[in-house]
Amino acid sequence: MRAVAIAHPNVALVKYWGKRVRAGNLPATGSLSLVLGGLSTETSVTFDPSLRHDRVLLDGREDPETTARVSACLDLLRQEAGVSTPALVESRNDFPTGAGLASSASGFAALVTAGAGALGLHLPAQRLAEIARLGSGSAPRSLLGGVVLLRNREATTVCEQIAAAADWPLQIVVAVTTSGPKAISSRIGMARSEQTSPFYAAWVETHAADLDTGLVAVRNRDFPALAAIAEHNCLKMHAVMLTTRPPLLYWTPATLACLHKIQELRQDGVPVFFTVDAGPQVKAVCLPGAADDVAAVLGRLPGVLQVLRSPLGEGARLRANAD
Ligand code: 2P0
Repeated sequence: MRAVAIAHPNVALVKYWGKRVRAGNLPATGSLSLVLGGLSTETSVTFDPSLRHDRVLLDGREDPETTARVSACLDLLRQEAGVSTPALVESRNDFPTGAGLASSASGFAALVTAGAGALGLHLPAQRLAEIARLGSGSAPRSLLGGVVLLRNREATTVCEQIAAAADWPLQIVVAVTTSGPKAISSRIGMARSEQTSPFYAAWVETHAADLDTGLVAVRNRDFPALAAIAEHNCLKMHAVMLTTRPPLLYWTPATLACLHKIQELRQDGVPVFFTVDAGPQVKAVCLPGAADDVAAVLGRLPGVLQVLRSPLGEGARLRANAD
């Protein structure tokens, strides 16, 4: 009745911002992402009949909102297994939590993997993705490794690996510019954008074309084409965020300094491009030979607190020795 799983956060190059229908947490758009193998979440799930209700410890702390989201996923797993036993969930991240580094994606991917493992369930990948999506719309992307495409068909989510980590060994340099959690969660922020940004409809309307362009670029291993569409899609999402009321301004001065520096590096011939999520950290995606220089240059910029390095990683999996 106990299992431990490891999962990695992911970063989308063509992004998800907004929901189609609120029930079931179905994203309004597909997305294309990279799994960050250098950052990890480890989650243990123990079904324990002596508990009166689920308990969830995230980096040692409990909060009612996280517990409710976790319980909703566990309820579906319990339903599949035909049990009602409460669970103790303990989850740890080796990177900043809730700060725009997709900790909810790796967290819910690890949760459903460990939860299914503890219950002895062997669910189809699609069912596991649907259960993970309930916790976090970006979590199904962390169930697979490498470059992952998420598409929403009717009321379901389909994930597909487009390239394994070894197929195109991209490197990601993360410039951390704040260490605390973000002020507005993605979930609240995107609901606000749907209702108030005059650009939201255009974001959704133009998204399928961005996704197709990104997909072709990955399939052709065309780095300049991927750089162009990823930066465009990222800035378009931030245009939606900035024009939300009240505005969602996730950037710090250091975020902007990183964006300018990365564009300057690329103009000088360094194969690197940026992307930024719902937080102030900048992810610089590089061809392998460029990562050392990019990390050194970003690390010297004022306001950059820390630079993390990551290759592409594997999908969520059970840890063999779950002691
Ligand atoms: C992404 N983000 O595609 C985009 C870019 C944030 C900015 O997916 O409401 O934390 O739990 O489904 O999964 C953040 O979405 O939000 C996200 P919910 P989640 O990576």
